[in-house]
Amino acid sequence: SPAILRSNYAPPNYLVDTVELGFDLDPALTRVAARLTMRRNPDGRSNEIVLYGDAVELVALRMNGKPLTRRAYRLNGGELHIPNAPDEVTLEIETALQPDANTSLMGLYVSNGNFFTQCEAEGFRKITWFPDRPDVMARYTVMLRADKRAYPVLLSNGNLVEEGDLGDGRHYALWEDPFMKPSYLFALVAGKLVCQEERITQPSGREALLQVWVEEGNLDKTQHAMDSLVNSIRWDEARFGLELDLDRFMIVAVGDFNMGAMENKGLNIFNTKYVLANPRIATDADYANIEAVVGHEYFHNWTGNRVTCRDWFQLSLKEGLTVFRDQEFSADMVGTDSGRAVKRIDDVRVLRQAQFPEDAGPMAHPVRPDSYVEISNFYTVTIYEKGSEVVRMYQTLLGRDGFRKGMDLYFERHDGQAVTCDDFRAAMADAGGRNLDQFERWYSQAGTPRVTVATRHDIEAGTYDITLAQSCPPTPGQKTKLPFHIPVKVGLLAATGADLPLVLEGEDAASAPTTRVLELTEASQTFRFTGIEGKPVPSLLRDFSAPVILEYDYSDDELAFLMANDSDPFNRWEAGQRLATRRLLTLTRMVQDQEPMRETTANLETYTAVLHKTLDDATLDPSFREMVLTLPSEGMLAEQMDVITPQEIHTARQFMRRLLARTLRNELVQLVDLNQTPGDYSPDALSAGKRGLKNVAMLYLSELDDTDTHAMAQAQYDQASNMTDRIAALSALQNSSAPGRQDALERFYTEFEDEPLVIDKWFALQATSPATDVAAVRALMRHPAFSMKNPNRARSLIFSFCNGNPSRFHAADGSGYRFWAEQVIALDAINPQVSARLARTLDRWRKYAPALQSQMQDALQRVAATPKLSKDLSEVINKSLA
Ligand code: HT7
Ligand code: ZN
Repeated sequence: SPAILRSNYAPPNYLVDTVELGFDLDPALTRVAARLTMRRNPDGRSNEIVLYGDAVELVALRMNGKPLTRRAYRLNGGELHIPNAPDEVTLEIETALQPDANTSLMGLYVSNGNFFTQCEAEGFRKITWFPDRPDVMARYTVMLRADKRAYPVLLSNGNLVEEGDLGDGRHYALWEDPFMKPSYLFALVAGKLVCQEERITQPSGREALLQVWVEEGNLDKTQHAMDSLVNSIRWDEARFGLELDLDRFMIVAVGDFNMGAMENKGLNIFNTKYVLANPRIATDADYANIEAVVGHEYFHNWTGNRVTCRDWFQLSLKEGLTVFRDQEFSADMVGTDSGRAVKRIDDVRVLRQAQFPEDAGPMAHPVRPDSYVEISNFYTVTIYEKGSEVVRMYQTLLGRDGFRKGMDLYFERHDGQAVTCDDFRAAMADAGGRNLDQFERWYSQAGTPRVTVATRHDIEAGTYDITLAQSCPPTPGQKTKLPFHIPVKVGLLAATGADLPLVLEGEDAASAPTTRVLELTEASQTFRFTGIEGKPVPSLLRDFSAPVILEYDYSDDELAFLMANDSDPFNRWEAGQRLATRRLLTLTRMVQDQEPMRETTANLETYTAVLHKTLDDATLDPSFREMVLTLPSEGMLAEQMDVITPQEIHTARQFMRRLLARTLRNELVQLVDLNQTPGDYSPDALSAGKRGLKNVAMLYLSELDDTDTHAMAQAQYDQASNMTDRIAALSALQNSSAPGRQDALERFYTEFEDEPLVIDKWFALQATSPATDVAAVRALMRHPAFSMKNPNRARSLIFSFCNGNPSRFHAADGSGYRFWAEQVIALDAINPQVSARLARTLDRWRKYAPALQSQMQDALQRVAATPKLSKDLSEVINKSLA
């Protein structure tokens, strides 16, 4: 398939004013009648109408009341061209579709007997022929007709204007959306559903009805989603002055879904995983994810829906901005400083573990890509997470108030429009009175910049120089890079551990701040601080102020000092991670060289001494202490190596875990005792933090694999009153040779057999256990509860194994890779988006040790040689092999 180029953008020839849709819903054969009023776009290039369609049968086509003969239009693949059209046009289009045969979960499909749609990015064209592009915005009226017994609830965007019976057991509902929207925000839902509802009044006095729709058996799991929705609405009013603009806002949960959720105007559709929660089935992490995703989709109502994207190359305009907003929302919901830092650490971990590798691999692309073959492949961590970091840098450069002014100006200029990343940047620059021309490179250049730091203290002059140098490695299609505009937040610590006032040469010393943002715009720049008597320790890139890799030659002692004293909690954590990474990479090298691992307690002393101190510091949130106690993941360590050897990393990390468990044993036992959360379960940050700290301690102790630690895990498993404690105990048991291990696993299954989201956890727990090899995964695939058709289930077993069990997946005999190829091929026939995601697992094959590399290449080639691959999958495979 040919690539679509950003440089080929042309405005649409015709605009659509109104869309009337009539659906006769039937799982085997649904009929859709569309009536579009269109007019010539003064900015268009010609009088040719272009419509898109995908796997949808065209039954009838009329223009201005007359059937169009086969000679009056041209059909080529997915495009329908009507040349020489009049200036004003009414098109009537009838199509026929088979929702129950639609396993791609794009367009109109059936899940557990109910109808759902997913139209972003290009799913609307699976419903009817349409100018399915985001810069065509129209007003929609939707008539739904269906059997009343099977589909008592009929929902679409906007307001319900009429409903009634049709006779012969069918009924109808008529919905009208008062807002102009692009087709990708269209949605309908029909089926047997029930809802929890709540009414709210907004500051303007406007009232709104909020609903969370689920299957009947799940009505006891909607409260947290509803609370999260109310909190999101309040937060957007308070932080950005943005109100809900609708009379009715609905969230609907569906068990079969390709992604997390979808922000359809007024009718958000969610993966059940991001809606359903109660203490029995959901963990603290699930509660936090639900809050974040409900927030994310709600925030899209302004950033995405009111102001949308001109074309799909601008995807990060809405996604990066909305991720930034949901991250800030979650941080504000925690409140405490170290709690906010934990949220930041979590987000940065995702960035480093998933986005940095993407930026360094064959699928690397700029935040605003230049080309794509299949747009679904570009819902990436670069668009979302790096995009969010780019938005965050505006706030770092302009300050919170400046950023808010930029947002206000953005809405003032562009409400109701489909715009570009440049428009957003212009609003920020104009509101802040700053030139942000160079900042554009964050959108156009791929790759993770490296910032190397050198320092020089002149005792006599009392000056301290920080020299920052930047570079960025080549990425596909971009050999050389120009310097970025990088905000580097820094502090300087005196020997006492206190922050020094930061006075740049030539500045007035009065009221100097202790953290400041250095703006690196050249390849290399030196910043000179004055009045620095003793040699300070620099705290660099505080709060991770830019998505870069920062290199500075700290000594172990300096890192331990920062870990104990830095006023920036992010860098406190970071210093600990740097220390641990050093030791872990040394150990990995020993394993590679087949030397015995000589790490001793004495070697580790600098690290464990500060660990002790941090763990005992009751002023720090428990969740922060949990982060400090957690070693860098195997994936993070892999990123630091030139040649990745997954087995050796695993061996080294396990060795270190055991060593720490032995060294800190008493302390860990105490943490377990002191952080119990008796009484009713609450998902608040403090309680969740306590459980997190306690459970990370218990998991360390399980490495000791002795009767005491077995008993501890078993007792927690038997007594747990919530899923967080239960699954942590189950995991500790699986990680040991405890006698109750198998029994607990079986009991867990029986107890939660009727809760699909918990059974997903049951599969994932086994898939990621170092005890589970390919043969065991194949056996689990034969379990009656396994299905390839349900994306959550496929992800819980197959993705969890391929992405979350590196020591088994990368088995030396290549069995993991052969398994991967089989599953990618099998999934592609069912759901191309899911297969293309799984395909990404091997895209960095060139980074691995030669023996693994060649087997990975074989697996990739085997997929490449398979006939009839989807566009989605072939794009990923071709780029991986290129
Ligand atoms: N904007 C939503 C994207 C999405 C999606 C894209 C492709 C295929 C299926 C999809 N489901 C949802 C998600 C979001 O960022 O909010
Ligand atoms: Zn989004």
